[in-house]
Amino acid sequence: MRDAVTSLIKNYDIVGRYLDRDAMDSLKSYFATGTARVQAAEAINSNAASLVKQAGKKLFDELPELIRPSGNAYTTRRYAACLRDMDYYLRYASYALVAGNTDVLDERVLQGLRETYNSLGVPIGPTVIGISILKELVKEQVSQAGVEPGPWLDRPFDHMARELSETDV
Ligand SMILES: CCC1=C(C)/C(=C/C2=NC(=C\c3[nH]c(/C=C4\NC(=O)[C@H](C)[C@H]4CC)c(C)c3CCC(=O)O)/C(CCC(=O)O)=C2C)NC1=O
Repeated sequence: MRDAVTSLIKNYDIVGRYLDRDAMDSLKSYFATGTARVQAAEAINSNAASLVKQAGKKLFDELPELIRPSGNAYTTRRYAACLRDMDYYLRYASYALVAGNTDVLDERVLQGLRETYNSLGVPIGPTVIGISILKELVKEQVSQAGVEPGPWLDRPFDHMARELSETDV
């Protein structure tokens, strides 16, 4: 598991090069957004339960077929599993925000997830919609906490959505 700094150093060390201008630019942006990323994580942490609940409600309002008898989130057990998954996405997004890097998502969340979902019939498209709903709610929450959202805030959510949607080659 790596953060923005260790990941950068690793890449330059592999080729035995000093950090160049590109490296300095990404380091500067990592440190410049540091306080905002920590504050965003704080806003997520203290509202996690409510964010997940709201996101679930929005998702099922948008896609009510998910909780109908033929839907994958039908039955209390699967409904709860779906919300638990949303909670995973939110919690790991908060880690990735602090790390300024999506490595933790690849390693702890996305590894093998698509295969698991496919074998259980968990629909990927609606899951991706759920992740984007979480992202929008987090942006609102973070703005309310007085932090200006930026691309750094979208990144973990977009990364999970993109990786989940990608089809195998
Ligand atoms: C921390 C990393 C991590 C992730 C991400 C994770 C996901 C995950 N979600 C699962 C199930 C599930 N996931 C869902 C989710 C949904 N169904 C829908 O229709 C919605 C679109 C969606 C919610 C947004 C459901 C319903 C199940 C239960 C499926 C079943 O058992 O039939 C399972 C199968 C095992 C289990 O039920 O616990 C895993 C491994 N587990 C992990 O350890």
